[in-house]
Amino acid sequence: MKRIVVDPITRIEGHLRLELVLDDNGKVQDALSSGTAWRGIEVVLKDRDPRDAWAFAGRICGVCTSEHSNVSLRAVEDALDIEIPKNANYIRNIMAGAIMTHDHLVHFYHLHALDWVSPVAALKADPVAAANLQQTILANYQIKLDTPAHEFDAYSKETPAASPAYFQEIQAKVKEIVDSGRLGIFAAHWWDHPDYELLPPEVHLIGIAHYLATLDAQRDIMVPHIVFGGKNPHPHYAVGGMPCAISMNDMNAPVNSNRLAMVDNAISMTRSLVDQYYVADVLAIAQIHLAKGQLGGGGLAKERVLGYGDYPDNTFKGIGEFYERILMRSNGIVENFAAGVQKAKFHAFGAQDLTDLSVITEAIDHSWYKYPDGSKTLHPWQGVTEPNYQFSGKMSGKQWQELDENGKYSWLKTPTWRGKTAEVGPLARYIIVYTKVKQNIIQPNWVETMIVQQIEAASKLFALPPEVWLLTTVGRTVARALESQVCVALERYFFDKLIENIKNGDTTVMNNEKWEPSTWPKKAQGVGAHEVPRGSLGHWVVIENGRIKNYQAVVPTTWNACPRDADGQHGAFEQSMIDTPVKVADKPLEILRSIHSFDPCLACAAHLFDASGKEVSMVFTD
Ligand code: NFE
Ligand code: MG
Repeated sequence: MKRIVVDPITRIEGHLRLELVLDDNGKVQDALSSGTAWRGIEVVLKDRDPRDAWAFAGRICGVCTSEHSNVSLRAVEDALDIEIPKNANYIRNIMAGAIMTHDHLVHFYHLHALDWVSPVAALKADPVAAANLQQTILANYQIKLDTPAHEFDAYSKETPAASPAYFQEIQAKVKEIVDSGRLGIFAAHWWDHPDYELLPPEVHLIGIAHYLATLDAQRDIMVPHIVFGGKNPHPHYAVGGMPCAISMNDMNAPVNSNRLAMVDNAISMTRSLVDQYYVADVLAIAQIHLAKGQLGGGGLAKERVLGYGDYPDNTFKGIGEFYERILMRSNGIVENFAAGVQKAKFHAFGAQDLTDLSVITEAIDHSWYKYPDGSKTLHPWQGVTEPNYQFSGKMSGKQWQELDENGKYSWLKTPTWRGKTAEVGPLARYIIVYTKVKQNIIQPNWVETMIVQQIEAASKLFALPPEVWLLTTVGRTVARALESQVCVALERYFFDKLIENIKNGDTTVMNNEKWEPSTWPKKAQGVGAHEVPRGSLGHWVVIENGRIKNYQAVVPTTWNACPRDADGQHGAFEQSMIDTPVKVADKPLEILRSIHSFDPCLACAAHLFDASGKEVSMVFTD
């Protein structure tokens, strides 16, 4: 038995500590996931004007910034019964598609790729062979889809050249970095880990080349946020619609024909990056790993996944009609997908579940919080965020040595659905849509047809059934890449709808009918649901006398990275580690890879602010 601590986990957002208990064969027996920093917004939001909530909520995170604003608007608009104009809904959806794709692409290349490819291994590659392999990958790893709604030409300027000279130049640049001994952005990795040898050197070189190329290109993906929201991160929004006036002919208007052309180009360029770099590279890496038997890390997804669904087609009008309007119906819970899609158990999930006080609740048995006497777990409308830090475990001087899994050990709460933990994220959304279509629970629209076609094309490529390859670390990473194709298609779809609507003479972006607090009821409460890069996001707001009385966010990484509950049920991070064999105990690359496959964001997950500070800072003192 051996206990391993990894703290901090790098190449994530925020502060995460992992503790693993390995048995004598190197298999993880127990695992602990702890959010170690305390920040926050929920308390900051109290007593504020609900029309300002989106601006504060957006600051929960600098990565999925725009999503917290968007879902906050949904919660407030639900509470105040506001229907937004069509154009505002299209624009919000274009922005949501853009940040999903940006987030997924940056996650793969800049936070996750070095778990698969190594700059040191890339030095052994033959640039000519790399160029040939790149052409083969582009020819063989495209997923052919026949869904008409997303068809458009690739932006030719961005098509990768993939010539021997290109790879030679990249290799020389990497060699210079490696020879200098200062690995810089590539430092602190275990390049001698045996898993890197699973891939040929040319795949390493292609991966590293695209790591560098996308560092630059990622900026352009976010052009829609600049045009419609004025800036990125933290673009501007407004309760009731969007604050960006549209005038096709006025070149000083925030949105005009020139700026819409920039959005058009950005969407096409994003599509090229996703198809020609991201999806192709991920499928190529995944195929080799799966063929070599890397089937671990499925974790909680094997037992239970959860989703809220998203992308209202025409307008948004509160949670009441949300589920009749959305295009991506990944709302629901699927249990036991490991038994195959026909044997999996589907549970419906709709507006009533988000407002029923017993369905989604948060427990704090192992979290550094206090609830009022007698409360074990609370619905977000009744949620309380009162800190209660008490160290439990072994200290070495003033530093933590070991956390005690029987005590309190995280700043994250434990969200549950009907008392059960669940995994959320792209993999969850894919499993839910696939199960609903295959069990004839829904007649698929073009988005859902696309998802089913992608899963079936990848299953054919891997020569494995979906329940085998999806329920792995690789599967979680592939689902995210495939979802980027869907999100960029959604950007295109809503862009076309926006243009058509403007051409028909409708340039309305705001509904101001309920702007004045005098038009609001004395008491109101609302909920916003949103699918964001890391999974399902909900904000719950209670409004009284024109001010926010209570505000609670239940965030994807809180679902996935949470501590266990009173019954010892693990969250997805802990469960996926328990599933994973570790080849080299002091280089637990498999664990990093598995945890990175969730794209952790602890900034979102522990969204509380530091009121007292003292105890928290002690944790970090040498
Ligand atoms: Ni800070 Fe976020 C996303 C939200 S966290 S990135 O995606 O909400 O899980
Ligand atoms: Mg919360």
